[in-house]
Amino acid sequence: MTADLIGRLRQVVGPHGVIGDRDGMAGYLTDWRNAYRGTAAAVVRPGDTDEVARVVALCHGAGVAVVPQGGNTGLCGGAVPDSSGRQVVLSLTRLRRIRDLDLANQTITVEAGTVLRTVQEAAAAAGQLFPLSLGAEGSCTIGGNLATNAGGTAVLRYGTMRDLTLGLEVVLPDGRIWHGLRGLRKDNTGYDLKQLFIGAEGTLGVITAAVLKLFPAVRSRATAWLALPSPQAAVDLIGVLRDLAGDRLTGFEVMSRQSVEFVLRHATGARDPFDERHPWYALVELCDSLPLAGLDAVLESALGEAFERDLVVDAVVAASPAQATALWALREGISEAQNHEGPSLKHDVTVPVSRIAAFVAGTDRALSEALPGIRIVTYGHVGDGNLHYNLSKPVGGDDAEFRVRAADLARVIYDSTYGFGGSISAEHGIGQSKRESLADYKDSLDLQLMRGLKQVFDPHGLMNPGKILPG
Ligand code: FAD
Ligand code: S2G
Ligand code: ZN
Repeated sequence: MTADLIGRLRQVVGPHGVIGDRDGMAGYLTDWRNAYRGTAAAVVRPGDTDEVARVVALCHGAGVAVVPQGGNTGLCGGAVPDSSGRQVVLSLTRLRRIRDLDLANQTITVEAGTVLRTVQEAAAAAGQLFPLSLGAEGSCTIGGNLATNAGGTAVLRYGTMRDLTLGLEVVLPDGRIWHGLRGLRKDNTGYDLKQLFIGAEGTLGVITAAVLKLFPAVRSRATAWLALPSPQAAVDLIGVLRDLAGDRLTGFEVMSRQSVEFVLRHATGARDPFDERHPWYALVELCDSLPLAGLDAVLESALGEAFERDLVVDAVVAASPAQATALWALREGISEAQNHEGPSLKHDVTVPVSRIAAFVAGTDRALSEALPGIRIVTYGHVGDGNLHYNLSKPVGGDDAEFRVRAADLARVIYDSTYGFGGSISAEHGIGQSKRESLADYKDSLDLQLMRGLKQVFDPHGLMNPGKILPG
């Protein structure tokens, strides 16, 4: 990058808005897990939409690629620059204003660099709920949540970011600002353009603000930790809960014994709610906006039916919010706990809920044949058909040897997923980690249409190149 361009970028964002030294850039050049590492010509931190637009226009004019970055908690290397040293990392973290909260319209308008937890807290302070919830909520940003169409633990009731968004403001690859920041629940005036940017992982433009939906605050919550005999029991239990609790069913997470084993081993203070070990567990949560004490009763009656049908083997219903938090910590601790067991090969897949049991049986069998002794951490948002299949090496195995198997183990999982009519990425996106796999599991016409859209929005290929679309 020329000194002239650096100078002009500094004129836009101020002397502290451009970071060019290696140490200063270090945190921006690798992802949350240190799984991906790149280099950059500079990290640029604009302070508002206008500065984003001017920075992007300058880079566009100079033919310099831009990598948008939010909280850098993505799990596919989507926010990490390549190793050319010619790209600019555009950090949105200074765009943190909450521009508006409209109670009557049930919307909140926030800037892209706002941390998810800040938005949750702003909604709660107004007696409302912004329901997106995921393990990285203290660091991830709304821009990143939109760009990855984030899911998390409340999708069952509220949907993904795609469903939670009414309007966007986006800086296009040539620096123009697309003013789509409308808070209308109905707007049938042609193509729904905002949806193109949601899930595009920064490859079609830079999201600078969003109008998000608000929901009535949760005033009653019933939470239970359950021991189940099988994944099929989990699927059947969802049906029982849906029949009895309707859309009060807000969370349904499933965990294999291996998942819980790692948490009990590595997470401080974690303890098994049951005396005996069980093959599968579920964390179930019913929520209501009414101060209904009866929610516990609904849960108890659902569990009564579940016991009768042998869907549940043991159950603990949280007696207090503190106990509910402790049960959620068992679930939220899985990802971090697994890091203590050597390399964690992550897979975030989804299959039709009705096929979960057959999928798990077939995939586990295929993985154990591919690598005897492999430890399979299966857990996640089973109500959405979304399981995280995160693999750890066999006990005593070698890290490097295990990493070498990553591609063929991924193929085992993705072939099985594809065979059950599923998707190789449920919520984390494609980034750079699944880019080549996408060529094998995405219909060629889909890829052709996506390339066509990329050509329309970013003909010079300067917006987050090397992400999503296979080379
Ligand atoms: P980043 O990592 O900074 O970027 C992610 C992608 O979005 C990149 O391609 C980047 O280029 C692009 N991008 C970022 N900001 C913008 C912008 N303003 N405009 C355009 N493009 C942009 N994800 C889930 O969906 N569900 C989960 O349950 C979940 N749990 C997690 C638990 C842990 C412990 C961790 C570490 C991650 C988890 N994630 C989960 C993954 C991650 O938190 C999400 O993908 C999140 O949405 C990323 O937000 P971010 O701000 O960190 O984005
Ligand atoms: C989750 C993210 C972490 C992981 O915990 O729900 O989406 O390890 C995952 O995959
Ligand atoms: Zn998840």
